[in-house]
Amino acid sequence: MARSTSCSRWVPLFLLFIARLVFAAVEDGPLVNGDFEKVPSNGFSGVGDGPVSIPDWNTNGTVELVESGEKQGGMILIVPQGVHAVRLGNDAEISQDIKLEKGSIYSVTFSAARTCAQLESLNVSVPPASQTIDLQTLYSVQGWDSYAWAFQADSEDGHLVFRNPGMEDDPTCGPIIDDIAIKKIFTPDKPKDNVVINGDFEEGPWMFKNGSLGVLLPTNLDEETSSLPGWIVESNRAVRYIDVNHFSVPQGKRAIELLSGKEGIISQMVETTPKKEYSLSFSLGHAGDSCQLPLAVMAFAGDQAQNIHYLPMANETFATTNLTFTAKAERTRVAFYSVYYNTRTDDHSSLCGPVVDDIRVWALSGAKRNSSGVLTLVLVLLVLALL
Ligand SMILES: [Ca+2]
Repeated sequence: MARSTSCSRWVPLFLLFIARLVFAAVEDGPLVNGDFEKVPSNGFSGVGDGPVSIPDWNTNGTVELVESGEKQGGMILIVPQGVHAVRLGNDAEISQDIKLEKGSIYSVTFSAARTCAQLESLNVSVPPASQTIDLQTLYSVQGWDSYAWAFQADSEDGHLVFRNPGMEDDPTCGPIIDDIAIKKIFTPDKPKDNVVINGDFEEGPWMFKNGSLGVLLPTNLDEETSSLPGWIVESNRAVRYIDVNHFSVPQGKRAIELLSGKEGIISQMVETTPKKEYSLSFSLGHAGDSCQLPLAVMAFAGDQAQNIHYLPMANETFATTNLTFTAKAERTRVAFYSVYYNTRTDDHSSLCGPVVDDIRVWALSGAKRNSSGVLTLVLVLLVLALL
């Protein structure tokens, strides 16, 4: 009797264990055949001759596997990574089912290239979440770029869809996509003595080890659903998330490179106490990507704005700047954009700009008052003890 009771106690636990195995959410990293290098059932031989079935993906409309070096109308098609990628024709889509943790925030990283001169865009969705990303502006001379898009999982069964919403006259004009990965985003706790969340930018979207172009973060006004926790990209154009493996980064492994002058703005609303004095400090530097000088940012804290130039120094890739402001409200906007519209010295068409990192905001007057308050209390207690 006792044995059957203990057995029945274990059964639900066992079922829960099995259920967790069955419903294991997708792991951080590349999706299954996210690089489109898995050989299709009829081989890669049919590539270039029209639609083929793509392992692990569902397709709808004219979806083609393209090969690097393949030509179209005299133009060599760009494959961002490896040898193969997919091209989406007019209104065509590819999709894959992914298991998610309901309520969690995920970020999808992918690479995309344009094929024709026309305006191209790409719709990325995990219904009901969806965003159309503009590929019109090329940020690098390579002709492709990596992007990140974040969403909140509405259920455990996610359906990731990439769709070309275009209706071009030439049906072969459509974006090429490649290298798709996913990462569950976690929002770091607010650090001590600093009201900025993720001010060091260490938490962000998935980055490929060989991804030498960084990851573009397009416009995102929803701070709850951001590939860069705590921050929003409140401008029309993207900012670039960079890593220490391919760029100069002031602190830790990740930072933000601001692009496109005031068309690329990151910001965060931080908690403040009205009338209190605060200090804003941050690192400002170059990314080590041959960006044409001068580099400068406009830094905002509440109604204060300051233009700060990066002064190149030997052996240093960045400098730390400090400015003070008085909070006017319980929430204060901290924001940055590049003062100039910089390009690289070696190709004049790749966008680049100043790097910001290690952003901190802390109360000045409050800290002083607190420490003197503690001192007074200790003195009073000492006097009482002596009496
Ligand atoms: Ca950092």
